[in-house]
Amino acid sequence: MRRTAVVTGASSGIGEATARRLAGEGYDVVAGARRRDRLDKLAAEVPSITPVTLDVTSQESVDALAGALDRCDVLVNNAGGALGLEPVAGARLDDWQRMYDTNVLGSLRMTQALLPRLIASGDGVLVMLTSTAGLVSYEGGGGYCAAKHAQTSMVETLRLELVGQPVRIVEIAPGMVRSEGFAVTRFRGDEAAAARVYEGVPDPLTSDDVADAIAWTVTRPAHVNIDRMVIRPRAQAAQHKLHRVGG
Ligand code: 8X3
Repeated sequence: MRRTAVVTGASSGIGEATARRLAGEGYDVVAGARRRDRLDKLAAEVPSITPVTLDVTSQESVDALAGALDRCDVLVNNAGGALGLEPVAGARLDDWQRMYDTNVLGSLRMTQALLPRLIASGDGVLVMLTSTAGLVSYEGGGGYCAAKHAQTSMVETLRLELVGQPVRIVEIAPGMVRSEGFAVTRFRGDEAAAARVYEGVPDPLTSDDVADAIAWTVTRPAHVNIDRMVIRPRAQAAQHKLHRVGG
């Protein structure tokens, strides 16, 4: 029996790397994202990946994905991201709304839609991609930190509510990851500003590093729940303690 993993935000970055990695671990992977052209390329490369057009901000889109699934053993709630780096006093309401809708409500929609199948699998794993921004706040991060804190709270609540059911609830909280798109989206397409985030940092984490951690947590024996994994590059001792060289 082949197991099925659903990965959201799978068209790039951590989501794409996770889809590839779980396919390598023997899962049939349902890769969901809005950018269908990128998913099609991914699926052409990896036969056990099925592309599905998915917008986690749309209940209809989430329901369509869930309705087409025979089974679901693993759900990776990865879709989301950061918008803007303004202080709270000058933040844009629509950025906060968008971040809440993708990161938080998107994860809620997916979780509600697939939880029955995760439980029915007999050993379901729900993986929530939060961030170190879900554990500590930083200047300019207000809206993103609030959304990530909400996801952290959601996984803690789920674990309590579902104890005794055959489903594991895992939180992956990465620090600095140089993933395609994350910083560029945060800076509204300003590639130079995005590049400055990583300037001089010897080795930020890669999407593959995070996918590796996700794969490890989901492939533990059924009784082993990795509650939370915080992963940072060696050069980042804490949110504000980043080692940069040169410059
Ligand atoms: C990404 C980590 O430090 O940019 O989730 O918020 S940070």
